[in-house]
Amino acid sequence: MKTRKIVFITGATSGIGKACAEKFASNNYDVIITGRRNERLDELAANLKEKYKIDVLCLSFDVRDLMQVEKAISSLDEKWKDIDILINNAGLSAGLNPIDKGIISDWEQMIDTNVKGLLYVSKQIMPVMTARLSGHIINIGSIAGKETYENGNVYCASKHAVDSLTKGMRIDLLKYNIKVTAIHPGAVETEFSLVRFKGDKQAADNVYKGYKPLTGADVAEVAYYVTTLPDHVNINDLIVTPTAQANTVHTFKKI
Ligand code: NDP
Ligand code: 8X3
Repeated sequence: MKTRKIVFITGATSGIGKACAEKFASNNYDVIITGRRNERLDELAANLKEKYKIDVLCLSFDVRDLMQVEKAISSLDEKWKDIDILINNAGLSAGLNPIDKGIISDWEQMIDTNVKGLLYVSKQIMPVMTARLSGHIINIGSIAGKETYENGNVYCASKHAVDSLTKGMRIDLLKYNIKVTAIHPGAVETEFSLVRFKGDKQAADNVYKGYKPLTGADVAEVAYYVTTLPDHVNINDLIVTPTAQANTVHTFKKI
């Protein structure tokens, strides 16, 4: 018998996922943290265990690799398999090119991570929830999944897919009493832009200049909030932006 609820978070080595691990751990959840960067997982696990006296399990895998996903999740023992909340957060934008100048490996990386990775992980975890007739899946989409902006093309398409998959999950999992929520953030200052601009720190820093962007902790607060509602209440869909941002094109910058 487990003593605490369990949350499984993809992409917990950085940004929103890491902040979610901290938020749920601080609220007495046991957490499964995942990502490819092992050292970061180990460091976060040690920190959370020490600070919050909860259990932490690290699983290192690439969400794009079905065999790795299956192997990692099927290795869970009875206690850890009994996952209450899945946060599908791992994702990225690679490049910001007009579609005619797009790089095929970037397209593949975004579609394989943001769409197929989310499906591979969910496929492994949904059976636990359907058998138990309870659970909550939180998909981290983006305002890029609600609007399409210049040069956003494939990233926007991948996040529109997350939006649509969230709706599909909610419908198909209704009969199992599973909550499905999408959170669509606007600008969050994480490693996202550094990844998008392939290590160009100046270009990344410029994205967040002249206004106060969201932090990973802001989004984690919202992710935790949606899990605190009564059993019969589900938040389906949320768009969360900095106060200075109205949508993907209008951000009020004081520069
Ligand atoms: P970060 O770059 O800070 O974090 C991304 C996380 O995803 C890392 O932990 C990374 O782990 C993980 N990840 C990426 N690729 C893979 C992979 N192939 N396999 C496993 N894990 C992977 O960015 P954010 O925290 O900002 O991004 C989290 C999510 O939020 C993404 O889905 C992003 O699209 C979305 N989002 C971000 C916004 C922003 O402005 N920052 C706004 C809207 C949505 P590792 O590299 O160790 O594998
Ligand atoms: C990240 C936010 O506006 O850069 O998903 O696409 S945006």
